[in-house]
Amino acid sequence: MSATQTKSSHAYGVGILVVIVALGVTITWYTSYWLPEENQKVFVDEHILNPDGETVVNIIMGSATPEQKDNYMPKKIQVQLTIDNKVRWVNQDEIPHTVTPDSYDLDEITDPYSGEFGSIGVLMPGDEYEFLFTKAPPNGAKVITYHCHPHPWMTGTIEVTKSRF
Ligand SMILES: [Cu+2]
Repeated sequence: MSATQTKSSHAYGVGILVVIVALGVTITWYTSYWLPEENQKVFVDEHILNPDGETVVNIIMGSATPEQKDNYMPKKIQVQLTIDNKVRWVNQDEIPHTVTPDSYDLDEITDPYSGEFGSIGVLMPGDEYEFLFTKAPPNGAKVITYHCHPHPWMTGTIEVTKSRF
């Protein structure tokens, strides 16, 4: 083996090593920094995540009766981000009910942080359903209308706005 041959095979070995190390660094960076950040939920202000208060909607006794005008109480709520954007529905009735969005349009009923709006299955007597609204348009309100699946005459409206302060 001549001197030049040894030198070039040595350089080749170093080249391979550099490629392997670079690949390792890239993979490590990708899995420990890039992927976790990508998988992280959207950034939401902590005051929106932990509002000062909450809004409670009671599903009152007798809600399953079409003749009874009051069911979701109150029927229309206006919530403000950072103030009372955590909403809790409480089934005070003796009959199961749901909180089901009227729209099937996922864009309309999906919150970027909390996901799809609406109770999964029914709320049994005494059960609660909670939803955190985290997004509102810069001007005006995000409006979501909903109903009870087994009792479609039960309807309600949520208006979400940014805090005025
Ligand atoms: Cu109902």
